[in-house]
Amino acid sequence: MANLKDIAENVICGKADKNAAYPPSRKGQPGVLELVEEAIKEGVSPIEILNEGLIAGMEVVGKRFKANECYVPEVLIAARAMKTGMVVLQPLLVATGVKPAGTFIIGTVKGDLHDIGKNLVAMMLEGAGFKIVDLGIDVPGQKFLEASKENRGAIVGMSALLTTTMVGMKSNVDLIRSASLDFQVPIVIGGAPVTQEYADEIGVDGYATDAASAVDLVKSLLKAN
Ligand code: B1M
Repeated sequence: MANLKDIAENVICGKADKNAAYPPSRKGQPGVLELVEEAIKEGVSPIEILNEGLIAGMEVVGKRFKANECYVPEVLIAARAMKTGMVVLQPLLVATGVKPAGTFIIGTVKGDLHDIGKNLVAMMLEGAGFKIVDLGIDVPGQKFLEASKENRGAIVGMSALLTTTMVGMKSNVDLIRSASLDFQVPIVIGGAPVTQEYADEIGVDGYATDAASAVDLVKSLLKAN
């Protein structure tokens, strides 16, 4: 009998599938992929597998990351395991008409090529059930605006790692705010040089210090809008 707690446990420890070498203590044992497949075969609903298996696991990882009980590599490994399960689950979720928690557009701002933190934020939000529109790195303001128009109701996230590129966030925000869209575009920012003070100064809706806090922030903005 498929156990959703086992799926969550395997996400937490990063065991993607039975051939995965990590973690060595689970060598040869089924991973997220096999457990998700088993649950599907047994008729467990895709949404239950998503919420009580994959998302529940990523939530634990997020809390541990926030509390410095685990670090970037563990989060990336857990996110990879979660994605392995999503490959089989995604088409079923689409077929059953399950809607994502919301849409999150994310990119690293123009002139900036750093993407490790941005990817982490994207993965954690995907783990929390969001549809991710990843614009990549070196993203000009116009691209954030176009993506907002194409994804009505989405929250926009901008990442910057350089003090020189962080300042470009202001013109991106001004561009989106002056576009006279007939709907609100909540904007959140983050990245090593970014501060709450800077976020207040450029008038965005939120700032998060790390990927787990970004999930809490985006969820709270979704509730407020
Ligand atoms: Co560069 N780099 N780098 N770099 N790099 C830094 C940022 C730097 C602090 C190193 C240093 O000098 N000590 C420095 C910036 C100095 C400054 O501006 N004050 C620097 C520099 C100067 C440069 C170059 C200019 C170097 C050169 O070529 N002379 C150059 C710039 C290239 C460019 O972007 N145009 C450059 C290049 C590179 C590499 C390509 C070699 C590589 C990037 C590889 C990649 O990303 N694919 C690289 C790296 C790896 C770093 C360091 C070492 C690590 C960054 C990182 O990935 N951290 C970095 C020094 C450091 O931070 N120790 C450095 C791990 C990551 C998980 O953390 O990105 O902070 P972080 O993300 C966190 C939070 O900030 C937050 O959540 C994440 C997870 O908790 N967060 C968000 C991030 N985005 C968010 C968005 C949100 C919310 C939260 O909402 C939307």
